[in-house]
Amino acid sequence: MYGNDIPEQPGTAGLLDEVAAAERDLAGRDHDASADPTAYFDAVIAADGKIEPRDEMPEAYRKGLIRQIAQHAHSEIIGMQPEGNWISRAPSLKRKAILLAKVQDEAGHGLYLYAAAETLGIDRAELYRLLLAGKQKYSSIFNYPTLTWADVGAVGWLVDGAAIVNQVPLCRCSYGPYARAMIRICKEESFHQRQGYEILYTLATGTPEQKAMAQDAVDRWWYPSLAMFGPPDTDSTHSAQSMAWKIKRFSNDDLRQKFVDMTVQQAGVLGLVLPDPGLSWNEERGHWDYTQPDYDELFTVIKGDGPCNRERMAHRQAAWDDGAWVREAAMAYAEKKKVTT
Ligand code: FAQ
Repeated sequence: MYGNDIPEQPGTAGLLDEVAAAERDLAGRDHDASADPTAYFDAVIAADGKIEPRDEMPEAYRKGLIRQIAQHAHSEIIGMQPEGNWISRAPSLKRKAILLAKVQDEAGHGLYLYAAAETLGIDRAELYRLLLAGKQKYSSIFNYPTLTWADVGAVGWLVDGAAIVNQVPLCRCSYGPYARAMIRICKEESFHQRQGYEILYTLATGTPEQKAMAQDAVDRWWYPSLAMFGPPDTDSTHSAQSMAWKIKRFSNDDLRQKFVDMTVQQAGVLGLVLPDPGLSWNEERGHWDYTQPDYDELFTVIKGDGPCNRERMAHRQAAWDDGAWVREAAMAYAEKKKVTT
């Protein structure tokens, strides 16, 4: 039994079932465009339908989506670095092949998301420019180092696990291209989470040294994973509007709680301890009580002062510079094709 195979609560659907439901929901919806675009937008949102690129939309909705989708896309490609770091040092050929496939998937997720952002009228090169200029963000989590092989397991289990909890509801987001991109991404993230869980399970049931390495990785990744969900609801600037527009479906704190509830059970199966002495089952709430992450640390990392921010951005900048000849060659080829066809 791995990762999300464990149901969250008895009698409730698993995360993959939620993705399947979102897929059916998308297939079943078809709205007629109305003569009044504002009324049409409001009606589609109220009816839980999809806004498509051809539809009129409030400028703040468009800009807010670009902000979130771009940040998400940047996270996927910057997120290739911490695990990419271990491709050449994976402990076996099988592990190396799996990790390669996983890191490659993240590049694919970046591609789907940049493509979704482009439907809102912004160019991918411009989004890249904004990232490199420090004007757009990427997830705080990728500014932490992967110190041992067990970190690859912890990233898969906890970081991808948190990503799934955050992203499954985005399959039901009101903007069609983003929602559709998320369906495929969530299916792939589910594989990623299981591979991380399996790495940790192997280490946790191995030698005492391997188990200690797995525990150390979980100790270091637990709180940064909780912080991925963003600031507490009381300090979240975008949540109210995003939820009214059905971009976000749950608040940061609700998703964080869902992640804790799911992960406590999984840690039990692994035989590893989550590094929170405050974890306890609250019968009245029907949820686990837990210690909040350090939000000052989250904002320090978001502002650029995390352990690896500079390294991550320097690597990204170098990749952009080194790729100049590829972009130039592709443009020259496209021009040549235009002349000859
Ligand atoms: N890091 O008002 P809110 C992955 C910013 S998963 C950095 O609550 P919102 C998979 C926020 O942007 C990771 N910044 O914001 C993978 C805002 O600043 P702004 C990516 C953060 O948007 C695994 C300010 O704080 N997932 O990549 C963070 O309503 C392994 C106030 O916050 C997504 O992007 C943070 N953790 O809620 C890949 C999911 N939290 O923009 C490779 C989609 C908050 O005004 C390997 N995004 N901020 O300057 C979302 O669901 C939302 O955007 C949240 C934030 C929940 C991240």
